[in-house]
Amino acid sequence: MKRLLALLATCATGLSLAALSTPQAAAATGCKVDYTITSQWQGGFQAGVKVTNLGDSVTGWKLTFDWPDAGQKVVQGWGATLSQSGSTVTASAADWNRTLATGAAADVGFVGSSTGANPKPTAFKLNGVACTGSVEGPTPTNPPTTPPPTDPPTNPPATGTPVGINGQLRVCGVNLCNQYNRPIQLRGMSTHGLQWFSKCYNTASLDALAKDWKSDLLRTAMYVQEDGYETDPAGFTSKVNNLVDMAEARGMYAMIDFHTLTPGDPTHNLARAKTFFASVAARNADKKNVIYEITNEPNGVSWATIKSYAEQVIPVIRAADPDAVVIVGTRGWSSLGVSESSNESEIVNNPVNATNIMYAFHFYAASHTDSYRTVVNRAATQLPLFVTEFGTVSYTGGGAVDRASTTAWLDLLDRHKIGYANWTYSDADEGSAAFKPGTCNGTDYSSSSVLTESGALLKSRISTPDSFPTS
Ligand code: IDC
Repeated sequence: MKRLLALLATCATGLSLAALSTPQAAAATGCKVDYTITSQWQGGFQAGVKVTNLGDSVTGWKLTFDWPDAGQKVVQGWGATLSQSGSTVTASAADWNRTLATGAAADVGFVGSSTGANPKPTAFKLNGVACTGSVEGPTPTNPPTTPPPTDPPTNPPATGTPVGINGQLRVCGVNLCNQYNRPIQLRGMSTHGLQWFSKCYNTASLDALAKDWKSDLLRTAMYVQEDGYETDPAGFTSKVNNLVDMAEARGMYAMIDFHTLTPGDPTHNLARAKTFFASVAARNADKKNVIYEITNEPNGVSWATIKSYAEQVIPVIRAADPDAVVIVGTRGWSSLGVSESSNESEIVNNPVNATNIMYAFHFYAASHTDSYRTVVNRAATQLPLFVTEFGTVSYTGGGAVDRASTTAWLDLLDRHKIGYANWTYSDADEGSAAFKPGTCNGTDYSSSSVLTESGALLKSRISTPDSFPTS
């Protein structure tokens, strides 16, 4: 025993001496930074920082930098968790890039707002150590008004389901990005109210949606009022969870829509939203196919009220499911404020204080035309947008299909890679429904004879091949 203790003592001494004589592990001892403004516009810009670790491997790194201009602010970031205090920005490693080996680089990007020019940041530090490498990157001399489309270099079309190819999604700048950090557009359909049309969502209809329509997503419209969630929270929660599973089994994304409509103030349903989202987020946390839409169409309330609602509901979701994308409805029936005489600037100037979120925009093609498209075309360069609901008809959900306006809208959304879900994948007796009345009493969801004019138009748009990048 004595000999063993002596041996241990020697080892311990040897270890502590070795520790004293070798450099500290886990400290960043050098770094290099490349800062690039990728696009800029009146009042904002998008930029990227590539930080290369020139020191020892670090885990759980933090990059900090200072804005020279007090008007500059990070609005939304990706590749790290970004926060700003005064003029200092801190980017903390995300889960997937926590370890930065010697010589390895991490890419952090963000959309910023600014009041004037966009001077480059200064005082870059990695874990407190100044990055003395280059901070220069090319800045466009003529700022484009719209960011250039980021089409991938021609990859062969990816095979597999939308979720199989794209995996866990995250928001990157103004886009939705896949597991390869490349922008993608999801195209799909919304259910009608689950309290009325549950019979339309079954094995045959979801097979048709995935296989014939080649839909990327199913939005599950769970009304809160009008005989919806408030009448049977457990029952509606389980209806939604079943649809999440059915979408997952077919490789489609599921957008969980908390379909508030009347009253328009989302805070009326705040307690219900917290209960509902705590439950569905915990139950579906391990799935890659879930997107949360926390309020369908706020109306008659200020943006400040919607923002406050979002900032109370999002933490409930994050606590259970930290990495899922969350979509926030906007003022004036999710019109970015336009239908209540405002516009996107109220959001750009006062964004929801959360990362990995997008903002909803809704339109009905026969009612909302050029003036709305102008706003979306402009807002698309500043805010991550998702058209979580739109119709080919008037805002009543009925009337004739406006093919010209629908086509103009869908072309615009394609150009910006803005995802969309069409109202509705149902056989409701109204122009917006994709199926003729009575279809859901049968088993045929695939023949062209069961489609309405709206259904035929949407199927022809949604079923074209996706070009999801895989590297
Ligand atoms: C409509 C349905 C209609 C239903 C009504 C009830 O199409 O059958 O009677 O809701 O409230 C929206 C809403 C969506 C509406 C749709 C068409 O999000 O719930 O559905 N619409 O009016 N916003 C703009 C249009």
